[in-house]
Amino acid sequence: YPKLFIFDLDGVITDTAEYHYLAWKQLAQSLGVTIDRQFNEKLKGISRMDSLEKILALKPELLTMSMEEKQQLATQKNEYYKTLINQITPKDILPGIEKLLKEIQENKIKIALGSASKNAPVVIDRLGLTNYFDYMVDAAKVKRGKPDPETFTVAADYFGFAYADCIGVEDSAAGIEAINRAGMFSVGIGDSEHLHEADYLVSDTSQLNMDKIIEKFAS
Ligand code: B16
Ligand code: MG
Repeated sequence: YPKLFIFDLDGVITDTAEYHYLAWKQLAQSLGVTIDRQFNEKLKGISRMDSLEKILALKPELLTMSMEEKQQLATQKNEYYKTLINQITPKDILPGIEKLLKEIQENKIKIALGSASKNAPVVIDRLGLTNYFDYMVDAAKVKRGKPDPETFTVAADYFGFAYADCIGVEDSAAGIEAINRAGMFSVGIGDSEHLHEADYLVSDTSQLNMDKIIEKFAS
């Protein structure tokens, strides 16, 4: 029987990717760079600074920028993002997620948040889900982001649980890789083209079912 579920935020609990996209688009415009939704796919699951580097790489003359200027731009993007996430309400919880969290909690299994976002606690609060989480990984303290397993191992270590007793839920390939490298059971949300390495895959959050996940975990 599993001891801990670790959930990714963006793309699993809610769709903050759209807000990250709008904020990056606004920042990119001020640099004379245009990004579209397809480009935004590359920014999912990766850190703020890594995302900025990918945008700067679109215009070679921007790559010579100092670290200080990069920090300023990353902060500016985050200011845009913080304004946008103020609109989030419980209506923005993805289908099936609250039911699943409730079931896990009722079964006395611990729940953690394993997000790369430093804004994760604010988003969870705006969604009204704070009470479900026994622990939230502080992204600011994680040295190596996904696909490194650290985001997930930090959560298990907090409780002192063996990694084999933990289940990670993710929508990004980098996240599934992180869960697998941690030696945990991985649940993917999305298509088999991107997430073929997931131990168990569902097409969208409405297909998540606690008993089914535990059955797969145990087999
Ligand atoms: P912040 P996740 C990730 O969230 C996002 O997918 C990614 O686009 C973002 O750059 C990253 O968080 C950092 O977010 O700028 O708010 O610290 O999928 O790990 O929940
Ligand atoms: Mg995600």
